[in-house]
Amino acid sequence: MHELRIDERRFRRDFNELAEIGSTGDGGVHRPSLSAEHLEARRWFRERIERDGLEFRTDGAGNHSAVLSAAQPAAPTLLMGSHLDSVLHGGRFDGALGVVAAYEALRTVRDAGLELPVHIEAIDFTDEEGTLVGLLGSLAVAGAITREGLASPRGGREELEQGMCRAGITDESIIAAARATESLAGFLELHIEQGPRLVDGGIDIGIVSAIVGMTSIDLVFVGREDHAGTTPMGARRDAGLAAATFITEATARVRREFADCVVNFGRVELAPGAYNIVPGRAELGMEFRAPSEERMSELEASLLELARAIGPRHEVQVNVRPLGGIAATPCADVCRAAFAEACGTLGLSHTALLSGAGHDTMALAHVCPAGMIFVPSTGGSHSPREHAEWPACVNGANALLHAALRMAR
Ligand code: HGY
Ligand code: MN
Ligand code: MN
Repeated sequence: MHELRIDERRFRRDFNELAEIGSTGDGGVHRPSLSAEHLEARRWFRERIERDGLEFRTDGAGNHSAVLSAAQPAAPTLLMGSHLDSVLHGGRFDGALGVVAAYEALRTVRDAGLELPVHIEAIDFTDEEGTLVGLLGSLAVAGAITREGLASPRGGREELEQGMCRAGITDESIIAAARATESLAGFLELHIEQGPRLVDGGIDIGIVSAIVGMTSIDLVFVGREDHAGTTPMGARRDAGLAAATFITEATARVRREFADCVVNFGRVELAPGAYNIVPGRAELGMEFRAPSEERMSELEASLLELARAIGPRHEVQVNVRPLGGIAATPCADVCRAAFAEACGTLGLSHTALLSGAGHDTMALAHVCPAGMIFVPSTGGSHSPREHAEWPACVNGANALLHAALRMAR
């Protein structure tokens, strides 16, 4: 089996076909979770699976899968995959490469006529990117979705309901998508690195050691609307200024005191939003990440202490709306070893990397051995500039294939 390789032509054909769905014309895609474009990508996946004569499955969370069943119906399932949803105007590799590679590895096993003691399943998880909830499909499979989490998702409850309606899923069906731990043999994911380390190091594969934890909090600054012309600058309770001060000082504090963490303000909304009214209300969508739970707690305490100190300086009230998150997650040693052996078989160089991006692997790690690899990418990520050289993608798919064969045994 050491000589087994994926079908490169078929792999590239499918990846390129998929990249046309929701294409933004500049190399990127716009396929927010459960949007029309994302659902079109899922239709493409289902048609591809059925055309290839493989079994298609979908669950109450809308996850879409190809399944290659083992001879034993009671056998556990080895899951491989990632996500077909994208961020707003994102790149065509983030998530999609991992789904197409997982599906190509499954077809390679099928074409080789290998009889494995596990079912193999290639899966597209719903809403990995958190346009609606965040890791929705993978947390649902892991049985970690709660009604509370669905009641106040970071993308807004109304947006979630609209997406669920388009996809034909409900709160109940999402929660019912949980799988029994003993039914899962493991989870493997291939993803672009979305950063510079592998390219800078000239290394073929990054074997992920752990994935940072992520927390989202909305901060609402409440001041007072006033006339922008007649109100003296020193007499204003300017919510916009308080929010801007917090963004500046919080970012400086993280760079100074939390070099192993990050903070981001991806959403700023000022109200009433007129040129001639001092903003009485400012909403900040804040997300921060840390490599451990201890650092996450320290970072959260420091950021909230700063917000509460800035409010009175501007005579502005600060309301905190926690939106949840996910804990920093180590990858399973058995998966890391399987990927290292696969790289050995393939003659690929590899190194251990911490992931600064969140991934479905962190959800599955709750219920089975989960691990992932990165392939080198350039242009950052979460933008159309994201890029990976095709030979690197083929290396990743072959490493995924051989790691799966090891995990299957
Ligand atoms: O945001 C992330 O880290 C991931 O791309 N969802
Ligand atoms: Mn991703
Ligand atoms: Mn992403």
